[in-house]
Amino acid sequence: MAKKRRTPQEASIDPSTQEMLILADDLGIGTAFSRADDMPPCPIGADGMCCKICSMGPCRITKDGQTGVCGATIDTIQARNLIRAIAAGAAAHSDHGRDMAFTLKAVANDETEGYVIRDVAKLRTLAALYDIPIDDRSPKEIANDLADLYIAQFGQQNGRVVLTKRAPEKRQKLWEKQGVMPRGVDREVVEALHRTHIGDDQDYEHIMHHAVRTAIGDGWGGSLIATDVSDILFGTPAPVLGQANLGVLKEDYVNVVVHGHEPTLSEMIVAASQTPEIIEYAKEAGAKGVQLSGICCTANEILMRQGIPAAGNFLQQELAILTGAVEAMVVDVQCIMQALVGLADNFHTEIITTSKKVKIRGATHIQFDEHKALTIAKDILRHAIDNFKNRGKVQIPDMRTDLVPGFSHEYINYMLGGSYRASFRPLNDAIMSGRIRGVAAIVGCNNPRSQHDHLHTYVTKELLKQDVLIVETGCSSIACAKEGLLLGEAGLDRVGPGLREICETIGIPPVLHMGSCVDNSRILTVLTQVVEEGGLGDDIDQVPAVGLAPEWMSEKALSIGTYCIASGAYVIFGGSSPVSGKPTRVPDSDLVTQFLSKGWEELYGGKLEFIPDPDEMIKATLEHIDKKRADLGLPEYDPDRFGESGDARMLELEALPLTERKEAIYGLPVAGD
Ligand code: SF4
Ligand code: MSK
Repeated sequence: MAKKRRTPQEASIDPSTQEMLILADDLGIGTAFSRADDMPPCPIGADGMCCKICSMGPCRITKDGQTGVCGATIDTIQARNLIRAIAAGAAAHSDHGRDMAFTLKAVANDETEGYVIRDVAKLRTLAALYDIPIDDRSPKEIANDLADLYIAQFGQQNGRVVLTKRAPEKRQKLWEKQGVMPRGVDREVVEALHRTHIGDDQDYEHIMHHAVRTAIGDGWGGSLIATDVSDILFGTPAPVLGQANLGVLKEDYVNVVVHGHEPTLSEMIVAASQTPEIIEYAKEAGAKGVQLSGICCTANEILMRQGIPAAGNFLQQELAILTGAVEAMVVDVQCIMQALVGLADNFHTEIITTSKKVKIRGATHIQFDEHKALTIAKDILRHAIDNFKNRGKVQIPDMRTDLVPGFSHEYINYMLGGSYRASFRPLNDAIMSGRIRGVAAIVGCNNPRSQHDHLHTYVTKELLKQDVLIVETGCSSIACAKEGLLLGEAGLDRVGPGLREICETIGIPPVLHMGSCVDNSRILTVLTQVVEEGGLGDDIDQVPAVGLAPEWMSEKALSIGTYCIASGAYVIFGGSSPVSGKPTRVPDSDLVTQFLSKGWEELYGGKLEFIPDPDEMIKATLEHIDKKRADLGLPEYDPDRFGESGDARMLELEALPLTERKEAIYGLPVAGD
């Protein structure tokens, strides 16, 4: 029997989402929310107790001592399922990185249309890091060599992925010692698939060992390449004003929503939408212009560089179409629901696929090609504008929130120290003094199995009260943006006094938006720079920091989690564990679960735990941060110690008569003036 459907309020905390779910119900249209209600997850598969690697199965291990037809045990099956998911996630990120590297190569050789090298300084810095000559060379010559080096990392067979040298030195040595230094990005993914074929690797620890190697090839390889090249081509993000939520769609404009992950096409659509010919074409069609917005990580890419608004996160992709105001949804790769096409049939919206790798039956395919990027982007926009006349009834929720995204690690470094002494010193000092208790990276997806946006925003808000500085990426950052947590002073009334002082002094929001899924690599870079700055240990596992993916759903999230653990971080996933199945009641028989936690902690200093309850998640985060503080010999966190020197205190002081004000500041009676 179908499970009872949740009310819109139970399904999401976001009022614009609730409004669209009511509309969907009125129109009798299904969404991911209702489909999740109608289809409870398979309990055997969800817990990793099903193997379908060969056709002697599928085998379901649900009883004490049971094995698969081949004799595979539950721990082998769970480890195999998990590494396959990690390999798929690593492949998705890394293939994105590969495409970016090929685009860089094409730009360097004048083969593209519309692209330029925007961040020459970053190009030169990175090239120098890999001993690529930069003196007396043009940016294109340098870019050509860097592109070649990056492209080579994917197919490299031996040695080590060169970007791993950007990890702390101690960490690199640990990876060498443990034999998990990735040789080539593709090689590790292929080996993960080979090892999990019937009759191969059947020792769960050995399988998970290779999962670590595969994931490092993502975080310190493919994803890092994607971030580097995006910055070189489209500019390294710096704070910019943006907006988020469905209310960014405009009734009197042609609305084009870009959705997916790679910035190559979306950046060109941004450029094309601002050309006089496209604006004129839209006006001729009776619209005021073209309103661009994004969903998922494409949204993050153009939000943090161009201030283009985000219409929503993963679970809002269908809801954007339900507004009836979207002329075209242009998609490339990853996180695109097949349901979009059927849903769009109820409206005039055209779903346009653009990647060589992704077609959806029933969608219009306009093949993207960077060699004719601007021409294709204009074609897509004309297509959307032509569709404006077919628009029917429109209902756009009147909800949008301002935010300030764009905190690249380069910008964080600059904002902390200023242009003449860019440095992580102030951040380290703030953590060491206890003004900032620690750092939490809250990242990842939405999942309709949990209340949309609730876990992201609840955990974020509670940790802010505890003086924990938050960095965010992906759909998590859009969730918190909608709650107004990414907006400078507007979010500061909700944070602890010590953290508030730091935010006021530096002029930053308490939640720093660091970008898209591949930009979790930026978080690794920040942690490395924190270590190199000194005072917080000599490796990432000593920093009082935790990574959380409260509403995770994608295989990419598992790869991200694994490379963060391999880098030394404690990682907490919400929702359900894909390895939780335990067919025997013998204590400690959940071998894989224990290995991901205790086993990995012994080997890498980082561990993975699945904690569905948000209060438990918060408790575990704070305990870990406090333990790391104690291990470093830092003062115990004291919530009452700080908060007397920020803007709030200055306002209090300003209200005092001058003599009392001086006394309060200097602590001694001062003769009146
Ligand atoms: Fe069953 Fe073994 Fe085949 Fe998996 S590999 S489906 S456990 S027989
Ligand atoms: S888009 S992978 S739902 S974060 Fe990167 Fe969001 Fe997760 Fe997709």
